[in-house]
Amino acid sequence: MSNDGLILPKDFPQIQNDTFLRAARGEETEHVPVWCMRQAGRYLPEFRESRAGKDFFETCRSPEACCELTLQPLRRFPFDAAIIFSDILVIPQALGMDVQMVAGKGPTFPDPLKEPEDLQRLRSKVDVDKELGYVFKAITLTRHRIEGKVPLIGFTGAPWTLMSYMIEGGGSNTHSKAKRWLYRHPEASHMLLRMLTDVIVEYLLGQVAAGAQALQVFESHAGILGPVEFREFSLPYLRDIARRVKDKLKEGAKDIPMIVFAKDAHYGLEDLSQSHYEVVGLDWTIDPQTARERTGGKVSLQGNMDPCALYAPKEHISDIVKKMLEGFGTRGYIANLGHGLYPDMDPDNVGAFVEAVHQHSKRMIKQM
Ligand code: 1CP
Repeated sequence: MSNDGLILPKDFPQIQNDTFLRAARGEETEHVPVWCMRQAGRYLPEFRESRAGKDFFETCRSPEACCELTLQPLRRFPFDAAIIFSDILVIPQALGMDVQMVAGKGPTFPDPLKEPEDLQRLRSKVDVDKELGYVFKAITLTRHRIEGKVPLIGFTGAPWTLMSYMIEGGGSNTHSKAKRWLYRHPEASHMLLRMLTDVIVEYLLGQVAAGAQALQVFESHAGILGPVEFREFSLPYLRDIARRVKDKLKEGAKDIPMIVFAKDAHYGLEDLSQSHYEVVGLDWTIDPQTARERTGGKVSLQGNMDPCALYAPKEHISDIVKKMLEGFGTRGYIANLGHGLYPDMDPDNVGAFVEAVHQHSKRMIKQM
């Protein structure tokens, strides 16, 4: 890095489009804000070019590279928010685990946790500034370079999702190794989840101090848990994270919207809507009206078009978006996909999605 040491988290440019932040708080907006999970990703040719031949986690450790990748989708599409380019697996790395990105395979832990004794291999006290300061630098740099166009979202993986990667050693269909811990070693599981929660709280606070204007917590592996396990091994930690982050931010008179995305966890929607998060993210397997009823107007909602709908012709995408907007309503709503974009998606169709959200919602709000 050349001179990022001189770039400080202050004197950020004035925000021009705060639609996303207002929608997160349930306030009135002129249009429904929209962004996409994995909007900085391999579906963009410029992303593939920037990343070509470079190690994934090396890229994550370069604030300049993260800033560039975060800004790329904003140059193409009028998204209402940016999400910092990074990965959820930087936390297991901060705890001392080796994680590599293997081409064609995804994230891989050469030496995953096997038994509770292995917890001793993890750092008991993580110096978040030292281990993850590169993410904070990337956020500060990006917040300056984004020039106030849209808010910048920081993020983390949730404890259960990170625990499952640390035990599985990578992606998995069954997550049976990690679930084995829940049934066989519940106390060690809680110990690991608590360790992760402590690091996550510090990590999110560091992101806000660096300039993040909203925070999303990804519980991507919620759906592999049943309702009972979700209530024991996921929900308490999700709540603890939001409560502790909010309490600390209040001391500095900061009000940062928090989003929880617990993929495939319908059974948890009522609980999630009462967990100190302003926004609940939804996958595509629930219809908008049901989600509104189940969350009882307590939170804003984010989601949830099936990412695969982006394979449809543009006119069809527009119809799907219209129905989605009618289902959620235009207040307290942030349009997004129900999960991330896939690498083979056509950037033009992503543009059509964004445009459809803006056009239909502007018309609907004017007619109100
Ligand atoms: O070389 C590459 O480009 C690899 C693809 C890739 C990308 C673009 C990975 C590997 N991570 C990322 C960036 C990333 N990861 C972002 C960037 C910002 C944006 O969204 O635009 C974010 C928010 C993440 C978060 C993340 N990483 C999640 C949570 C969201 C989700 O998808 O559920 C998860 C589960 C991961 C792990 C991960 N990292 C990468 C892959 C392929 C995976 C999934 C592996 C698996 O479980 O099979």
